Amino acid sequence: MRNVPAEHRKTFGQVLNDFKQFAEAKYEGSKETTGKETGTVEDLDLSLPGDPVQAGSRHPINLVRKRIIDIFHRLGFAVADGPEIEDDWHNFTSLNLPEHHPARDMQDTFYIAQNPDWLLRTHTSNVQTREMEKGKLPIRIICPGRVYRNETISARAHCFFHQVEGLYIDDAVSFADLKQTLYFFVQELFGASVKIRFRPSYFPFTEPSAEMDISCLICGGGGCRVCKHSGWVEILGCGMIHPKVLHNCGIDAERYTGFAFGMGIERIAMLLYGINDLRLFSENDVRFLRQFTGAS
Ligand code: 2NL
Repeated sequence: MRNVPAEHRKTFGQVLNDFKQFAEAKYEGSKETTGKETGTVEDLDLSLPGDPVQAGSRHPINLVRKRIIDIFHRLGFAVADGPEIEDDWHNFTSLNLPEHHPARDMQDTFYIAQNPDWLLRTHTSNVQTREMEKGKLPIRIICPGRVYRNETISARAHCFFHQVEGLYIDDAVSFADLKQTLYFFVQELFGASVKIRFRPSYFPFTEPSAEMDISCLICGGGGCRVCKHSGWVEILGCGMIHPKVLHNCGIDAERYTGFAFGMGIERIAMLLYGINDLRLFSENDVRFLRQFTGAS
């Protein structure tokens, strides 16, 4: 009251008084309806049910990534990590990606404007080239992570997605090791009855290269829309590491051989859970995410 100018004191006092009476009336009224003073220990009913806690759910990408890591862990593969902002050498040049390769184009890759030697990695192979450069052999790693490509966003493409790449280098690693490793992997992930087939392919960093298909999970191989009536679904690319790549990363290609593979986590999650639109993974729509409640 002391700080209120003299000419306003009367009105100010009236308003304050009205409010006091209003508050007191409310308090008395609430005492009547509850029948006792509020905020006392007697008021506390410990038998009342608690406020429900909304349990969240794991993201399907995390669920699938964890399953992939667990399977390869049992085969002796360790998880390796690396930068998402990478230099040209570790993302492209060391991997034998030629100068004119379309992946190197501005249309396909995000470059950092201030320094075009830096870019957002287009695959997690950069983790593997860095691991090879450390020079400690043998190497048996998988590299899960986010990768970036300059794509128009649609149900089938996005400007970022998640990958798991794998690398195994030792004395006398063969294509038979590659096949058996990947066969074990898909049997663990999709079930023992899944079939595989390899088709010849091309990657600059592997020779020979292949795409691996699995028998369609939806129709069991009979033919449906998911497998475009072929009975087979492509799930990963793989091959024997190109000697040039080994050499670029300081490994004696006369002594060592190895295999590598790469797969998109979204693609596998779509097959496992019957998801038909890539955009669902990054829209944070709880109606989509809640469907994974309780999955681990
Ligand atoms: C795909 C195909 C692939 C690799 C990735 C690789 C890495 C090094 C050396 C050689 Cl350091 N190869 N990675 C090899 C073959 C295929 O990915 O379709 N990914 C989504």
